[in-house]
Amino acid sequence: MSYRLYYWPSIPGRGEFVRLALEDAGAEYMDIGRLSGGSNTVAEMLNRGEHFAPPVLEDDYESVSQVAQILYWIAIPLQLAPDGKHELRRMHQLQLTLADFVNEIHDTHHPLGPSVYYEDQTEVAKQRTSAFIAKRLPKFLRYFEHSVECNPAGDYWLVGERCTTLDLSMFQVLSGLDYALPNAMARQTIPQLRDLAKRVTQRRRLGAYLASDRRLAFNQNGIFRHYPELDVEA
Ligand SMILES: N[C@@H](CCC(=O)N[C@@H](CS)C(=O)NCC(=O)O)C(=O)O
Repeated sequence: MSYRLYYWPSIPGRGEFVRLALEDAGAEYMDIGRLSGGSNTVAEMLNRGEHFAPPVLEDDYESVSQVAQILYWIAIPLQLAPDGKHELRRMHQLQLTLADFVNEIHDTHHPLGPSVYYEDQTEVAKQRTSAFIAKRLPKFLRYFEHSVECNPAGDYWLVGERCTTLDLSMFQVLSGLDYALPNAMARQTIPQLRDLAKRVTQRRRLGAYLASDRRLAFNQNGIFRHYPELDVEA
């Protein structure tokens, strides 16, 4: 099966959660946004109205948006799902919690929303990030750390006994946070999550992808942005 991914070309953003799964599995896919004229093609696809926002993934039969839903769709065919229906539901549940976390990470630098420039909301962003670093960042990370510790299949992955799309997404969130808030992240004690992220980078196909020029660097336009004035201890 060959897939088409529709996402903005210049940021890893939420498209990267889908890309990591496709790359890890060695799936055949076209990254439409990164072809010549790709931004226009993505915009035209959105204008048709079937999907509210990218990423969108399609195969020859259907077209799906919302990161968590896309990953739930492709995890089994890509062999990145846990065994068992309870484990699959738990994987999806944690992926949705990760989506909540990603939204809160985005809102640290854009608490007034994406239509106001960062420079016009910097003071509110400082307040929002300070509260995020004090309370929400440790709360989310503790929850995911605990999920690895309490995984009945062993303390390697978040759910089940093999790497899933959820673990790949967890790796991406930790990488993004290390870029955006390095000082705050240096104060977090998350040994299980650090081990999990390391194991992800050691995967054969994913490791090759991460070292390739297909992997987009974090930058100041995406979800994970580094503003030194925000990354301070309260
Ligand atoms: N909950 C959606 C969020 C999608 C989303 O916010 N996409 C961004 C790019 S990362 C976008 O282009 N949004 C346009 C908009 O919200 O108008 C998901 O997880 O896929």
